[in-house]
Amino acid sequence: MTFELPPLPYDYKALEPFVSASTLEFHHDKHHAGYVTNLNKLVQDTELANKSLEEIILATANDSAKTGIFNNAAQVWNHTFYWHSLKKDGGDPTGQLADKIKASFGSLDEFKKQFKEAGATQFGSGYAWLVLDNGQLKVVKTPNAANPITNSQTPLLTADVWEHAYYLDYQNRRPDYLQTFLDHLINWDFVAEQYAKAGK
Ligand code: MN3
Repeated sequence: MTFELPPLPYDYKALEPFVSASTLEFHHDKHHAGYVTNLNKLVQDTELANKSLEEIILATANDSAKTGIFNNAAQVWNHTFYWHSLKKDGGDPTGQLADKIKASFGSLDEFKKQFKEAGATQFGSGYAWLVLDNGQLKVVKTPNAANPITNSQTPLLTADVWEHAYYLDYQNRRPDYLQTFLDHLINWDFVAEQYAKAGK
């Protein structure tokens, strides 16, 4: 199949002032688009051409001859998931998800602390994630394009900590970007949907 760049699920200005329209334009229209273009070129006329994105990610994750395919496929997946993770002032978690966060981390603030720490200490490029792992909520970080589905974890939320995600708005202040993400940009409805799906 030919992969297509999914449209942003909101307007370029939807996350201002926390993420600027310029950042979203470059990040979606250039970076995310570039991964889609590269992936299509790399899988064309190969045995992976008719696989789903998840199948390609899982099939190439531990194959050093296919690192380029893995990186581009995972980046396509990660960015689509990241866009949906974002909503301006998306409230706080409620219901079963709120209970699970409290049971897993002690409090929402403790979750935020761990998530910020994970994102801030990811050396170089990568992602911070909230995942479901064997029924437990965990905060994890991954380098470069890596995705928790290759560790049998179910992603519920992600923050892109590649410099292109925040440099125009926050320059080198990654912790400030992460704090703003945690306080103003999490789409908790999306997280709750992923949690409900994973429980089925
Ligand atoms: Mn990115």
